[in-house]
Amino acid sequence: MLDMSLTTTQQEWKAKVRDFVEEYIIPNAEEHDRTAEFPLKIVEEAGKVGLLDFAVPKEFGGPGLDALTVSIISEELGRGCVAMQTTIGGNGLSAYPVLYGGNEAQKQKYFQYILDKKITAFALTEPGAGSDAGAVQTTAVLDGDEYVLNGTKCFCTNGAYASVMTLIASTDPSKGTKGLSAFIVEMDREGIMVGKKEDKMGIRASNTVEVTFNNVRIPKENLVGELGKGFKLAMITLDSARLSVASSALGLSKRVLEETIKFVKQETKNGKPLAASQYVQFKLADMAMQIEAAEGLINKTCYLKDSGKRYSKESAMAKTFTTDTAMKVAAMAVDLFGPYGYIKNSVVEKLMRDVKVMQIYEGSNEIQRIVIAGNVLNA
Ligand code: COS
Repeated sequence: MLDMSLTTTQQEWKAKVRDFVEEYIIPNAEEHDRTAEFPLKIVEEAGKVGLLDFAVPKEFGGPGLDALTVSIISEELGRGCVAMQTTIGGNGLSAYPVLYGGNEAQKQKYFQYILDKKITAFALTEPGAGSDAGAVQTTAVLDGDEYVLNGTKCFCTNGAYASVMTLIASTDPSKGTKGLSAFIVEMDREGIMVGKKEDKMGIRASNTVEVTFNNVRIPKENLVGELGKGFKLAMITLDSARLSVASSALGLSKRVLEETIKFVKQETKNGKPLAASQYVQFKLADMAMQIEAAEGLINKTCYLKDSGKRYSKESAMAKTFTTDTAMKVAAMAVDLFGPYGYIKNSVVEKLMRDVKVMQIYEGSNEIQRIVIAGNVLNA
């Protein structure tokens, strides 16, 4: 029989993150959402309990976690506040190109930033290269022993707070996706300008900015992996990141259900709790059923990743199904709460705003369907 129980280590991580979320994230989420202020102090606390370096392997001094443990961490953070999960998850997103494509020296150096509790970022998206990630216009031109970077990245998570980032730039514009390469860029280099900060509908406490590179010189040793392999590295990175988005959306969905159950048990209609109504029970059943199915997809994807198998299709499926589920579940909760779900300070109002971006970022759910269909057709 399939053993679906968590290992002791996984249970310990789950309890540790749950405690952190209850102590630091949930009590402050409403204020950070209202002010759209980056929760630097909470991020620092997250660093102290080892949440910023979850993606660093054991041989480089990190915890060396398996996919399911990372998924549990993302789920618990997403249950607390997706803005915080996005921020903390940004350190994994930025580390993956180095993890999958970097050499020993690059790994030592990059992971040390993360072990030193620094915030990091990943820069792929540009004004003309969102869904069409291969259309990156930022250039990296070799000049002696240095690459010179020019271009603008947008919607960059953690951009204003990052000490270092991984970046995808074109080293040969004539070759399309095969002309893209990955680089490590230290953010204190001359010519880097952090621009407009986005004022968002949801995940308001996460930092989303434009970053411009104006003749930024980096040593040629900062090229990650082979020249021209940047697009593949970005896609492999996104396979991992999409799984984290799915897990975070699962955590949010479970929180919505938790809050709804509390509400329908407390609220009464005609002298009876709302929970006694069969209509309400049918809604709760639909929510619970879809959440359970989403969790099954996520667990299968983690299993494939941990087995060293390709999981692009499954991570696209998990991301799409779970974020679509989270949106449906949040909308159902707002319906059940009625006016109490629509006003500010209502917990489900924030959750519904936060969830929308998850259907959009890390590749919109339409892009995921392209990935899924491509895999199904070529299986
Ligand atoms: N793992 C490994 N290699 C992959 C891959 C993956 N998950 N996905 C694609 N590749 C490879 C392909 O095999 C192909 O290699 P060859 O040229 O050697 O055959 C190459 O990459 C190009 O792939 P493809 O032709 O599918 O690229 P497209 O330009 O058609 O783009 C999509 C594919 C649309 C899927 C891609 O642009 C995408 O994911 N866009 C969304 C970007 C995104 O998620 N952004 C989020 C923000 S990042 S913070």
